[in-house]
Parts: sequence; C-alpha cells; structure tokens
Amino acid sequence: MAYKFKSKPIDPSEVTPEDVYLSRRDILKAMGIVTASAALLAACAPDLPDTANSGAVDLPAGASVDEFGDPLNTYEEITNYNNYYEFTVDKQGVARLAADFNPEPWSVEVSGLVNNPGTYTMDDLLGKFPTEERIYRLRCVEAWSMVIPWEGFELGKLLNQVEPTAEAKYVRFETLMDVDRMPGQKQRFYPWPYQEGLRMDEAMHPLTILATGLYGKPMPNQNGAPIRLVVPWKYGFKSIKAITKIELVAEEPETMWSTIAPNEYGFYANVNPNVDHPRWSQATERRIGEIGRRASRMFNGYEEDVAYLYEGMDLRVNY
Ligand SMILES: Nc1nc2c(c(=O)[nH]1)N[C@H]1C(S)=C(S)[C@@H](COP(=O)(O)O)O[C@H]1N2
Ligand SMILES: [Mo]
Repeated sequence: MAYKFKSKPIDPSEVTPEDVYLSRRDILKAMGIVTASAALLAACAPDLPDTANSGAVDLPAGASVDEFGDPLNTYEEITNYNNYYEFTVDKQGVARLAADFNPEPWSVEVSGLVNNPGTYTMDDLLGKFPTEERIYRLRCVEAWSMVIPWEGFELGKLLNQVEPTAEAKYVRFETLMDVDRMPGQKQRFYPWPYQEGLRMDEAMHPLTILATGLYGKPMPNQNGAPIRLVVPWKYGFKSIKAITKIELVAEEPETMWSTIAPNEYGFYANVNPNVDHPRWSQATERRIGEIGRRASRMFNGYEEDVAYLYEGMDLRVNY
C-alpha cells in the first residue's frame, strides 16, 4: 500500500474518549488512527496544539489534495453529481430538484439503548461539537469517486454524550420522511425512509463523522443538508443524508439497500477491490473529473486505520 501516515509516538492522554469502547490492545492500534485524524485535522485547524501534527503527514492549511496527493474535486463537481433518491435517481438532476428544500428548522432525535436520550437542534449540535475539516475520498458502490473537504464532527462525540448502555451493539440512522419536501419518496418501490446502520465500534471510530458542511460552507441540500453521515472507508450508500433519527440498538439494523437487494448491498459495504459486485467489478473506479480509471484501494485507502475492525471476518461473506 502506498498509503502510510508517518505515525509518531502519542501521549496516551491525547487518546480521545473512544478508548472507553476499546481494549488496551486496541488503543495501541488506535494511536495510528488518532495520528491520522490529527493529520487530516491539521488542514484546517490553525489553533491546534503544536504536538498534534508534528511528525505526521502535514497537509498545509487550505490543502487542496488528500493524503495521497490527489486533488480535491471542485465545489461544482461535488454539488452537481449526487445520489439522493429522495429527490431523483438522476445524479445530475438532484441539485435542481433539491434547490428549494428548506433544512430549517431541524432536529435529530437520539434514542434507544442510551442513558441520556435527547433531541438536538442544529444549534445544539454545532454549539456542543465544534466542526473541523476532513478531506475524505467518497467511493460510490457504482465505482465512481470524489475527494471532498467535509466540515463535521466525530459521531463518537455525540454518542458519548448520550451514553450508550452495554446492550447497545449497533447504531441505526434514519433520513427525514416527508413526501411533500422530498418528491422522490413518491416512488413506492423504495422502502422509505432511507435507513442505514453501523456496528458500535465503526460508529465510534474517529474517522466516522457527522458532516454539516463542505468547502467551509453549510451543507448543500443535494449533499444531505443539514446533517449527514460520512464513513469514508465504506461505499457511499452507507453515508446517509438528512438524518433525523439515530437509534442505539442491540441487533444489526435493516438498511434500505440491503432490503432492496441483499445479495448486492450488504450491511458492511466496506470498499473492497477484491470483492466484486455481482454485476460489475470493484477493482477500479472513475474519479470524477479524470479521464480513464484508477485502481480502487482496500477500505478506500483507510486500511491502516480500520482493518483491525474486521480482523477474523470473512469479507466475502460480510460484504
Ligand atoms: N438519504 C439518502 N442518503 C444517501 C443516498 C440517498 O439516496 N438517500 N445516496 C447514498 C449514495 S449511493 C451515495 S454515493 C452518497 C452520495 O453523496 P454525495 O451526493 O454527497 O456525493 O450519498 C448516500 N446517502
Ligand atoms: Mo453510491
């Protein structure tokens, strides 16, 4: 793998509260992650303590490349080629159809197996959880990809706040259900509302964010305003948009795409160039804005950060 964050020794005091969910051995592994996150964070957080990015890959402030040196997609590309079936299945038509969607007021209900359930307005969330820039690759299961500078905060911070109980093993997410505002929901074929899920350790992983903007601006409607999930090592469909509900549950939740076609879209949906979709190869992808195709990377290039989550699992079975 070409991808390697030059990790530096890290003071255990810098390890964030996800250690609550990790064994001591996992914490050691997680240090690489913390460093990786710090490197991404460094792109936009001039007020970070000096220790946060020394020795790590440094992306200069306002970086216009990802950690592989690949350029960011333009704002125009990111906002005019979208998957958002609540509006239309036409990727180049989402922007126009979503233009009048009003994402205010908005609140997110966090419930289920937690000690502190709550309903958070966007002001609550943005007040409690300062956002930072994360430059991530987004790789759609349809084999196209982009590099996107998201603004967001770690989902784990919100989950820590609601205190999942010991029974909570998965997190379930739901998109707004409102046929009047989301005309695509008139298509009865789809089992609305869109829903998705993560295993608890995936949800707590520091790369997993709730994104509220991109390119330093509030989230455009077509990208999932006002708040959407971004899980960069998984196929894009896991990154559910316009979230209104987050529920902590004991069993693996149903997801919209695995309900529609369980043999094609599994629960895990980790980017994996070695496991083809039943109808096409996943070995390569088309980066929007480029001619030709490029090789797809294991876990979308985040292998060193996340492979430990799947140790001992057969990724062909758990696709
Ligand atoms: N609610 C909802 N979330 C969704 C989708 C959708 O149709 N509805 N499409 C998914 C798919 S398939 C992809 S590839 C990404 C695309 O995100 P983007 O349009 O911001 O690039 O959103 C995901 N999240
Ligand atoms: Mo996708």
